[in-house]
Amino acid sequence: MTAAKRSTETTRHQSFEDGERRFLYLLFKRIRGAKRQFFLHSDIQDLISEVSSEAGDDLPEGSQLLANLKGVMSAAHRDPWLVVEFRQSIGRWYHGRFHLDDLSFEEIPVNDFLAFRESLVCDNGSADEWPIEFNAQPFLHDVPIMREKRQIGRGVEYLNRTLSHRLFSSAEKRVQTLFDFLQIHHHRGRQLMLSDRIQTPAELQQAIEGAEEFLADQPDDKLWKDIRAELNSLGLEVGWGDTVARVRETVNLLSEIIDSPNPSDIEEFLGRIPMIFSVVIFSPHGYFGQSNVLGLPDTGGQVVYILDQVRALEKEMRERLESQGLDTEPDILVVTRQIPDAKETGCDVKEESINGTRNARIIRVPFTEESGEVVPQWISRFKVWPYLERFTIDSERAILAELGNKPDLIIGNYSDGNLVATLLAERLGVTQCNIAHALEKTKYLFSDLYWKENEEDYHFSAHFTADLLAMNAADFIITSTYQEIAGNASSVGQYESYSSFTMPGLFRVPKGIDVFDPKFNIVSPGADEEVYFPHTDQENRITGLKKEIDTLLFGDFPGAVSQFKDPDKPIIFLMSRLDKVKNVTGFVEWYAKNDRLRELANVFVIGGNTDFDQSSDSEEKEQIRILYDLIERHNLRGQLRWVPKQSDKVFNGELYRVLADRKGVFVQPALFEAFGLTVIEAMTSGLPTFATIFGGPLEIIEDGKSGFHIDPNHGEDVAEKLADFFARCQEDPDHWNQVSQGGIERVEAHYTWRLYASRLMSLSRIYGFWKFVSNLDRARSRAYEQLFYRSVFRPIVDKMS
Ligand code: UDP
Ligand code: LCN
Repeated sequence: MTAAKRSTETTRHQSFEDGERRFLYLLFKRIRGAKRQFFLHSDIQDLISEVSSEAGDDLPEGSQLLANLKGVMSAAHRDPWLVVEFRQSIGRWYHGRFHLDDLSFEEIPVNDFLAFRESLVCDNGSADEWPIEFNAQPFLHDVPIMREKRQIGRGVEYLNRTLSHRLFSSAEKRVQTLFDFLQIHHHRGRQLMLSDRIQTPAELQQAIEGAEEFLADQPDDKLWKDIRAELNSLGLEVGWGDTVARVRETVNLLSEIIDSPNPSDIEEFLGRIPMIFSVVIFSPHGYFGQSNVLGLPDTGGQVVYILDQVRALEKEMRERLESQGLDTEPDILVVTRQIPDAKETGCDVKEESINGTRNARIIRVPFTEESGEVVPQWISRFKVWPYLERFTIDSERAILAELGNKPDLIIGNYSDGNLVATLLAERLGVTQCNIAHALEKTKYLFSDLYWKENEEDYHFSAHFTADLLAMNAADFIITSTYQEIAGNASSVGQYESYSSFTMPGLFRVPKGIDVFDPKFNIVSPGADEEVYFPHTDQENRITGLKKEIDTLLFGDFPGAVSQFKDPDKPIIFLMSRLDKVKNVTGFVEWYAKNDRLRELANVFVIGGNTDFDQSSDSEEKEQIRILYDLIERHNLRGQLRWVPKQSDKVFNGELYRVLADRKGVFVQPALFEAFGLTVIEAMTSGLPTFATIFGGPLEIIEDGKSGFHIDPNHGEDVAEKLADFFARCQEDPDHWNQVSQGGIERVEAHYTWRLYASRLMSLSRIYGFWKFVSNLDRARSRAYEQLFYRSVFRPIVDKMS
């Protein structure tokens, strides 16, 4: 069962010593007693703890068996077998089965593990002998796969190192490759970098030597236009730089790479080549707009993220193009669906300029029925699948009309956007980047195994198939955190959950995605610095909003529920969509049951609708009902105030700061939060933040230093932690300042859009380059994915229509 004892080719048997056997006997007795088929990691760990305390010294803490059992991520039981999956460490899995009577163990192939699970949920009690399989394993030989868990999410660095050794092994090869690559660049009919005067790699080398000689004694600040004629005569076209200094550096870099390539020079050189002029960003579902959309079902952080991303990207692209010597405006389109019944959101408008940019715009393309009829109403993200193919074709037409050419990069957002990006990138032959924001698979227990039971509401059959296809097709994937890819020592990453799974009756996935694939890169978003900044930055504060904010907090505000009895107490602030997973109601219950906390602080909630009849979303309705019930049952009026969603972000930015002035805190109690933009908004405003350990916040916050971690499964402890914090701050007001400052510094150092945009632009170039010069275009797997799309995905979607 240990790594050393295992081999990938053969299955191993293992028998146990006496102490271990007694331990296993007790454990299996409990498993049988539980009369359940499936056990989660936490179930198994609870049983192990129970048995450990009973078994006494039989199995000491350092025991290898215990260590292995701690890695059991799930188990399935049917007598006499307990079939388990072990996560030996991040991203490393193996499977095995215990015989509950003779207490033996044997390792089994992943397929047997999946088949056993299938047999437990199939009507006839046995798995399909010939299921359809999605298996990415054979194609992983086409790419260099990383080995160390610390490399996960830093794919581009690995790729640069590995491929530069592999492909650039001789000077001859290097010049040929770079010659081939530099020749292909042009923009709107204009040739860039090399002209057709240079016909061979040898001529490229001569041109570089000639340019180096010429540039050596030119003044640094001389402009491209004044050296163009000389460089043109050598065969160099615009793109090398805007000034002599810049052109010289770029030419020198190229000669360095030819002489002795090193990964950082390659990255630096590629960053200077004009490759990205236009970007298309897909975000099909939900209300995508700039006013009155936030807080609506399915419309939250993704919209905030994309709008901020576009502003930062446009700036970065413009700066890069300028420094390359080109006076071209970058073009960014956000393509979303047009919703004719858009209420007050403006999402029925076909085109909208994006505020804070010169040229970027939202293009809205409607969903249509097969008959061609336009779908007028908003459709939940779980039900958009039948519309996406037609949406892709219609979007393609709109994009080509807008840009006059194909884009240089397509970015998908969320499962639906990533599928559309896959289809269009394939059709146009463009580099594809995926961003998930949140993958649904880990949010719902056994969502794969019990997909049929959830089909009517969630359509996981289509959703997870789309995810698999899009993540395999993407040239690169960016994530906000490490945990999004690969979790941490004790929890499985969102992408990692697609490594192997089964949807009985649909298909089996022995290998869905490998988290060691270098396509994964962590590029964290930020919070718009013009809107969210520290409360201590008095100069930029929007004092004119004071009266409105006072009314929101304490006055007669439309839709507000309850007024604070003691408005001087510090405020615990929560703001999110009113989804179940955000767990606002969970928090209210913990607060309600802790008298000490109720004494020390008030609670202020912004979220959803406070009028049940105004909500159109069933999940939100349920949360509204629960929240009212809690307020009445625990007599919370006077201590808790609740107002409907607020979508003016400038106002919200000032609100965070006002609450920080009042020495409040922010709480994000979600059952799972993929990243958590509100967490960084609150932190950067200086509000000490208490946020869930499940998801991004675990990584964003360093517990006790830049905020606090809270475990939503232990609400009593959360309430105590908050009460302790407020009590301590009463005694030592500096404690509040320290945590507040810690949060501000953390965001400044790691979560800014400037860093993000520069990284994303570098990645797009580097992946584009390696795709061009190596077999990273994954042609074989693309053919397989296309077949899977047509023969599996389409029929699933046809059934939905
Ligand atoms: N938001 C808002 N008004 C609300 C609720 C949320 O402006 O009533 C904003 C919030 O400031 C943040 C985004 O919506 O920028 C929510 O992003 P987050 O990542 O926290 O959660 P998501 O909604 O994407 O799951
Ligand atoms: C979706 C989520 O659920 C949040 O956790 C993220 O912060 C947001 O998208 C932006 O990526």
